[in-house]
This record gives sequence, structure tokens and C-alpha cells, in this order.
Amino acid sequence: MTAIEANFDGLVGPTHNYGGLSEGNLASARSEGLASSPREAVLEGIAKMKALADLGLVQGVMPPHERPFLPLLKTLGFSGSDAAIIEQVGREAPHLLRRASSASAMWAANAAMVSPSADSGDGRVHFSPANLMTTGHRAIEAPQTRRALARIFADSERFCVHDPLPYQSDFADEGAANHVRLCENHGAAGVELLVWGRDAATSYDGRFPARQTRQSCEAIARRHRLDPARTVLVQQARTAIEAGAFHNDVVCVGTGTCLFYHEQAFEDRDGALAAIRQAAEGLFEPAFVEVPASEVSLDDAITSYLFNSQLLQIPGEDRLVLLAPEETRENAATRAYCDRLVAGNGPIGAVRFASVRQSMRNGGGPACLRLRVVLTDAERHALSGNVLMTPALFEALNAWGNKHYRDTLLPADLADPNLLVESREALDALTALLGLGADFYPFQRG
Ligand code: SUG
Repeated sequence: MTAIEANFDGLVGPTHNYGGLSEGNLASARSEGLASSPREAVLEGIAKMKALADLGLVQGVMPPHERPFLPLLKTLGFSGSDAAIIEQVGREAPHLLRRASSASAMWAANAAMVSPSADSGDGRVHFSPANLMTTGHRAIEAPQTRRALARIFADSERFCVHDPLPYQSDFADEGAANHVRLCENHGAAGVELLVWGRDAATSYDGRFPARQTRQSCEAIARRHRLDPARTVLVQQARTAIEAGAFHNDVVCVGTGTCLFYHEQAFEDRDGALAAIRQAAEGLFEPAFVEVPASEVSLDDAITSYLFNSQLLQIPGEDRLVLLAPEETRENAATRAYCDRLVAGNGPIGAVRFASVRQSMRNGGGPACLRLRVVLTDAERHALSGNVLMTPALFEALNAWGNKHYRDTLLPADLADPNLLVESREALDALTALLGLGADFYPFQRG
């Protein structure tokens, strides 16, 4: 069976702002209160999607969520007209307004954990929307994410969209950001690597939260019916979390047979590599590309986001291409490392750079913005909606972003009821563009 690895990128929402909401995400804390540019952010994301489509890759779009999210504010007891609620919360509880207004669904790597049909016991592609329960502003994402996945991957003969795991601390789950799949060919059985930061059976006393539990990884492996012999659960290094790697994809990325990771990414590096090698036995020989701390410190890896890159198999190119954020080129250590990497004869043959600065200031690099979905031809043809990037969709999305998005936004602007009106107009227009139906968002259902 042949299959490809498609990327579905989260489209940045009209309320993109710097709320300082994510403990343990150093960029989010540093950017708190800065002016954002929702328009620049959405256009950067659309440009990245177009660039990948132009390289011959299959590129999809995941719609933003409805923000500010009035249902959350109403549940918390605010009442009156929508405008009155926004004004009151802005005045009395600005932190709750920030929580209800984050455009964080843009980081589609946290949308779900995805297992291709070649790995699941029932021959369907499995999706588990992430409950994201560690952070208040992201714990409201899963229902809408589930709806989006169920619309796009609607064919239940080929796709299985699960409910999120229970909202219990034992099952805290952050989706594909803590997942790597290695394989010889995308269509063949592979090795699924699930990375956790905390074992719910023991207490965790780190400086920053460990957002993924071992128990959530076990539950996902069970519900996706993964082959235990081909599934590896690995503990993320505590030192990496302490240094600001709040997801494993800040220190590791992999595709095909190649795992590209920082020397200090895993708590027991040798054990992790041995387990991957054993799980791959008879399928393929893993190619490990380890970046030594002596060449790139954890701090440089985290500020530059070297590993939050997309590792791409581009049609017609022999070696992999690493699509890194611009910040990787601006950091002396990671730039020098990249030069040495491509001069060698390992699996990564080129490094290219993408500008996603608006997202980076909130701790989201190129890899955070995309959810990978391995699809066979038949699965690709079974997608619903108009969500695959084409020149026409690119033009339409660009015009849409230019028309509906503000050029600048400060956290204080979230209290402007017009922002709610503008956002709804934008999302209404988007559901038509993407063919998602006129009842896709809660506000559209009245
Ligand atoms: O969950 N930032 C996101 C960044 C997610 C990055 N994703 C991956 N590594 N895959 C987070 O911490 C910041 C929002 C704010 O502070 O306004 C935020 O949610």
C-alpha cells in the first residue's frame, strides 16, 4: 500500500494575541502583553502551507476555533447580551477574557494523536483529540477539534475519530506534539513512539508542568489498537521540561526512518534508542541523528526551536529537508550546526527556513502548526470539505485574511465587543470557503 504524509495546518484565528497563558512555555511568558498582528500571523501560516503544497506535498487546512468563546464565559456565570458579557469580563476578569480568547488552536500538532491505518488493528486512521487539560485556555479546544476532525474525516469506514480522553489529570494529553512515527514507507507498518513527561502513579514536583502522562499514552495505544510490539513509550527528560521543552516536539522530530533529537531529549536516552531499534526489527533500520549538547545546548535548542521543524520527504529529493523557523538561522549555534548537518552524508540533506514569527512568540514553530496525517490514495480521496491547499484556495484564504483580520491587537483590545463581531464574520465566511457547513461553530447554531 502506498501512502503519503499529509500536513494539516491550523489556520491562525482572528484573536491571535500574547496572553502569557502557558506556564513552562518560555516564549509565551516573554511575550505577555506585547502587541500581536493577527493578520501577519494568518498570512505567515497560509504562506507556509502554500510553500509545502508547491513542493508537491499534500497540505490541508484546519479551521480556527470560535473566540472569544462565549459558552465558557456563560458557564462561569456571566450573562446579558454578548457585547455586555465581553465588556463586563474585560473590566472585572481580564484573565478570563484572555483565556476565552486565545487563538491557541492554531497549533494543530496539539489537536490530536493520529495513527495511520497501517498501524491500527482495524485498518482505519485513528484520531484522538487531545484534552489539553493542563492549561485553562487550551482545555476548551477538544470539542471543536473533534467536530473539525469529524467533518473532514467523516467517512467512518476509513476514519475513526474518538472522543478526547477523560478530563482527569491522570490522562492529561497534548496530542501529536508528543508522538513520532517511524517507518520504511508511510504505507507500511511503522513504529509509534509516544513520549510522556509524567507518570500519574507517582508524584511530580517539577518547576514546570509535565503535560503528557504515561497513562494517556497507554490509553491511546489501546484505543488506536496499536501493535504492542511496535509501540514504544518513552519518558521525556525532566531536564528538558525544566529548560522549557513543554512538548517533546521542542527537542525531537522524526519521519520515515529518521529520528532527529537532542542528546538530552529523553530521560533514558540509551534505553529509548534500544527500544525503538527492537520495535523496528524486521521492518527497517532506524537512522538516529543525535545533536550533542556540546554543539547545541538545550537552551539554544529551545530559543531557536531547531527541533520544532518539519522533516520533509520532498518528491524527487533523495535526502530529507528540514524546514526550520527563521530563528534557527539567527542563532549562531544552531546555524553552525545546520551547516555541518547538511555537509555530512546523513539522512538530512538540506535545511530551509520559514518565517512564522507571530506564532514563534507564543512558542509555536513550523512543526507546532501542523498535524500530520498519513493517508493512502483511497483515504485522501475520502476527505470531506474543501480543505486541501490549491492555488485557488491560497488566493481565497489570503484575500479572506486581509479582509477580516486586524493588523494589531493588544490584550486590552480583547474587551472590544467589535472583535467578537468581526471574528464571527470571518468564521462565517471561512466555513463557506472550506465547505464545512453553516452549522460548524456553536455561534452558527444559535
Ligand atoms: O500550548 N502556546 C502554546 C504553544 C504550543 C506549541 N505546540 C507544540 N509544541 N506542538 C502552548 O503552550 C501560548 C498562548 C498565550 O500565552 O497567549 C500558547 O498557548
